[in-house]
Amino acid sequence: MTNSTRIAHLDMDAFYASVELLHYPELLGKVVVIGGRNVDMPKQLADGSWRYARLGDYVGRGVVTTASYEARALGVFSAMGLMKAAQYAPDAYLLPANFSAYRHYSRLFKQAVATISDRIENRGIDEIYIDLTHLPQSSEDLARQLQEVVFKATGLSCSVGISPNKLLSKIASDLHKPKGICVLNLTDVPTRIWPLAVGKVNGIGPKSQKKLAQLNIHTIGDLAAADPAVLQDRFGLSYAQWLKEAAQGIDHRPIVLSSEPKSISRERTFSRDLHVGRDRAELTAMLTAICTQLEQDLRQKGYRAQTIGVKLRFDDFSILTRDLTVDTPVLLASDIIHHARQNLRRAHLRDRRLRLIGVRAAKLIAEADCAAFDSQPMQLALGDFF
Ligand code: DCP
Ligand code: MG
Repeated sequence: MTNSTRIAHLDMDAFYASVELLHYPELLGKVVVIGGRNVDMPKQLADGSWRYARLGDYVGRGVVTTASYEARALGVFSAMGLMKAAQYAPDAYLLPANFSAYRHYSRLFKQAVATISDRIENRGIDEIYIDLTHLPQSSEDLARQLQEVVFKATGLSCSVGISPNKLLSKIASDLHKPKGICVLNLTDVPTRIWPLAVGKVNGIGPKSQKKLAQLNIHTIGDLAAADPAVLQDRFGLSYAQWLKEAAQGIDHRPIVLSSEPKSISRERTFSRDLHVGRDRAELTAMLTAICTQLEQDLRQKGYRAQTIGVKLRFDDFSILTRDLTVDTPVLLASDIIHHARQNLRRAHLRDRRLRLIGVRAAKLIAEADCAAFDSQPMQLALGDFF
């Protein structure tokens, strides 16, 4: 890594709560808590208005998933029991989590960031590291640009920290939330980082914080000043060394670029060779099972496929593959089966015996990019093997 390495950490502001507010804009600026169950889903009344569940009415063991900044001002935070949170904010609007919406907006903001730099490390649903080293603009300009493209794509705000490494940028993005921008250099460490609690360093969890407190080490500055031998005695050599480096704002971890899968496939080898004509029912069941699994895989990873391929291994171990690419990306098992079967028809299989069948989904398109294709989803009946 060179001296000029520049890494941004971007973290969405009150992410789940902010996505909900896109759907219920009348709650903007209100005390909103995400958590609870589906029974708490807002109900639309005959006049079109919404009736929301209130936190004070909640009874159960659920926890706060996240809270709007207005709710945080009253003392409500992630992971707090909902009934406990109700003591601070009984009138808060309670909305259950809607994960598919959060995944959708997660993809949208990451795609928007990729228009500025595609050197992205995915850290989770609402945060990423971005390598900006190769870009000419100032860090302040880039931070503003990142916020702009994310807002344009999603209507959501985020906070950005930029520094020479991941450790400092992660701390920086949290310093001026929400809508924060914070650019830090190593020379800023004594003034900006040392006054912060040790827990602000990603990697110093509650257990280590407790042990450090026993050594009277509370701030990152305390850690920087601590005797290395005492730390080593308490934490062992490698963690103690890491603690000392972290306190100086040193971090050599490179960005780990997130790779997109090229294809997803499933295959099955049969316990005995199957005859295409005589064992038709068994082959059909097998093909259906494989394509159903493939649909699940695609859903889980958030893709649809424009290419469906089949792979067959015959009793003589020879292999045959056939691919078909279509205009409209597919997701449903019934559509995958339909295209797989078209491939099989082109393979002239009568009287052949099979040892293995596989189906491959390729030319994957992220779900968020599929909206453009969503005019009329194809509905096809499940039928025979081919
Ligand atoms: N989350 C969760 N359980 C937690 C913490 C968070 O399910 N204990 C979810 C809800 C958050 C999302 O992850 O919206 C992102 O977590 P953050 O810590 O980034 O919190 P927010 O984005 O909500 O707020 P902030 O503005 O502080 O980043
Ligand atoms: Mg966040």
